[in-house]
Parts: sequence; structure tokens; C-alpha cells
Amino acid sequence: MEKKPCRPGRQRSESLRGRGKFVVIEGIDGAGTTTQAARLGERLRSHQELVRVTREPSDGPIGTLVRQVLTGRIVSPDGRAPGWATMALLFAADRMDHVEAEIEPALASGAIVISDRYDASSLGYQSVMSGKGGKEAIEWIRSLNRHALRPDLTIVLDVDADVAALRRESRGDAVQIYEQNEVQRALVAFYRDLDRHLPIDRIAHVDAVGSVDDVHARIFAAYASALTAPLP
Ligand code: ATM
Repeated sequence: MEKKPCRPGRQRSESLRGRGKFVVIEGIDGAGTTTQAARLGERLRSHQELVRVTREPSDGPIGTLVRQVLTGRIVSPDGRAPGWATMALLFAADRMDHVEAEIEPALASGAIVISDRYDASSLGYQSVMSGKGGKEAIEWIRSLNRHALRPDLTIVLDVDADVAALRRESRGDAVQIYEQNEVQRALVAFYRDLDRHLPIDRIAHVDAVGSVDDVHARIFAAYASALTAPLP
């Protein structure tokens, strides 16, 4: 694969990167980010690529704590989940640890790193939970994440809230604290508009309605056109 020159002004650690690429998959709960991150990983491995599939919250110490909060296993003394700002700080701390412990080393070894969620999830979920119309919260969350390595490509799985809710029901997993219909509907609108919130990032929107194979084919096409096209 040819390496594209980085865009000016992007914060990254080129000297550590080797020829790795950093790809993020994003979407609301039930959009299929976990399934599709794994499928893209398998497909790229079958092309003899070195691949690392990872996720946020990560499997590191802070990510593990956050997952316990998300499923209600850890609560504040009054029995509630911590507020959106505390969660934004925890997610940002987990991200720092994730980049340092997993993403940078894998990129340095030349791997394609595929992360199931990254900072777009913080901008979306925590700003929606702030209930303040988002703008001020988004600016603050962006500032918390300003040192986060920028992905080479973010693939957004677009799906409406009702389709995603049916998928979540059929999965029967433990319900997480943000899986409420109004929250998910606000997130659909946020993700449709993600390019405006992350203007320097390369973002591809993929229609996530359909079979796992059909959605995977669209994702692979988006990946190939963004990251393997010949330089002009
Ligand atoms: P999944 O394992 O389903 O991806 O869930 C992770 C949850 O963490 C997901 N929704 N719920 N409920 C989204 C949420 N999340 C945030 O709120 N902010 C973040 O920065 C990240 C990475 C995830």
C-alpha cells in the first residue's frame, strides 16, 4: 500500500508510525461497530496485512473501570452513574492510555490499527448527555482530546435509531447507560453531522442498513478508496 503524505497541521507521531494506518469505526449503539471492526480486520488479514483490532473503552485499567460504570456495576454513592463531564474526563484518560499502550506501538510495527470507537464517541455521547444543546460541551470535550492522535480514516456507520434498537434487543447484551431512545436519536443527528465537528479528519459515511456482509462490502470499499488509492 502506498503511504499518503500527511495533511499539514495534523498532530501525529510520524517517526513512530512506520507504515501503519489508524482507522476508527463509529456509530450509535447497535450500528454494528464491533462486528464490522472485526470483519474489516479479518478481510485485511486475508490480504496479508498486519492488523490490530482494538476498542474504546479500551482493555486497559481506565477502560476496564469505564466499562463497569457503563453497565452499572460501579455507581456513585447516591446510586447514580457519574455525570457527563466526569465521564468525558475518564474517556479522555482512557484514550491517552490506549494510544500510548496499544495504538502507537502497533502503528510503529507497521500494523493497520482498527479501533471500535474513538474521540468522536466522546464528542457525541458526552455532549448529548450534557443536555446543553451541545456546543459548549463539545468545545470542552474537544479541548480534553486535543492531544489525541488523529485517525487516518473514520468510518461512520449510519443507521436510524429504530433499526439499531431492534438489533440491540436481538443481541440481548447487558443494557448500557446511554441506550435510551432519545439519547440514541440525538446521536443519529450528531453522527450525520460529524464532518462539521471534526473538520480536519477524513470521514467516510457508510449506510449500515442491511446484512453484515453487505455493510462490510461498503466499509471495505470506503477503506480502499480512502487509503489505498494511488496518489494523484
Ligand atoms: P460498546 O462496547 O457497545 O461500543 O459501548 C461502549 C459505550 O461507551 C457506548 N455506549 N453506550 N451505552 C458508547 C460509550 N462511549 C462514550 O460514551 N464515550 C466515548 O468516548 C466512548 C469511546 C464510548
